Amino acid sequence: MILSKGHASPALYAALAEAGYFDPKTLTDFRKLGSPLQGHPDRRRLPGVEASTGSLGQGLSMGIGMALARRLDKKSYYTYVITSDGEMNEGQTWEAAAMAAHHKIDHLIAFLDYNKYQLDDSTKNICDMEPVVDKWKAFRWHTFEIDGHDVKQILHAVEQAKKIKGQPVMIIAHTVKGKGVSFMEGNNAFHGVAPTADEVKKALEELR
Ligand SMILES: Cc1ncc(C[n+]2csc(CCOP(=O)(O)OP(=O)(O)O)c2C)c(N)n1
Repeated sequence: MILSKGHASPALYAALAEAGYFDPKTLTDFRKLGSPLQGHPDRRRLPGVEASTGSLGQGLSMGIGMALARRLDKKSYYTYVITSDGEMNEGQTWEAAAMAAHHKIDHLIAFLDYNKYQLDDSTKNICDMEPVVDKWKAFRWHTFEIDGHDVKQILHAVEQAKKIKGQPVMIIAHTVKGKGVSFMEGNNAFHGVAPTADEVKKALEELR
């Protein structure tokens, strides 16, 4: 599983800690100098991280390499990539999209976190890539469109994706940035800025 949008590392680290890769107490070292929990995942430093990411646009290419290796080794594993609408602005994403279809790569299941925002503005204002879904179809990817906050829909889409042979799959997940916290939803001010202690308190109350 490659977290191509590496800036979402806190979610990856929390999942890895929960899965037993390292002591959850380490999570409070996030972004500290020398910590294995860097702002962007580093596979050389943290057990369980399969790809170093953070420089956007590279994860899909890495996923293709892993999926091709599976074919050569005649293994049965699936490769998952989590990418984003901001990453659709990276040229490498589209080189990867074309290669995956050309080589009829299956066992490659990608998720597009389609929250319509990127670093400091909407994707529409920064570099509008619409129609996004049609683009993936035109690149000959099998696509599914789901509500990215509905776990049942995610699991169902993955089940369906595993049935697709000879074609890569893009699960386009409609999401809301900052979902569940009223003052964070669709608010880019929180993209790269930590909430204050007060804001954390309020956010946790709302999430609970
Ligand atoms: C190659 C590259 N260019 C620029 C950045 C700076 N950057 C960090 S996050 C981000 C926005 C990415 O958009 P998206 O992943 O859609 O953001 P999301 O709302 O999903 O967090 C940018 C441009 C980067 N990490 N890598």
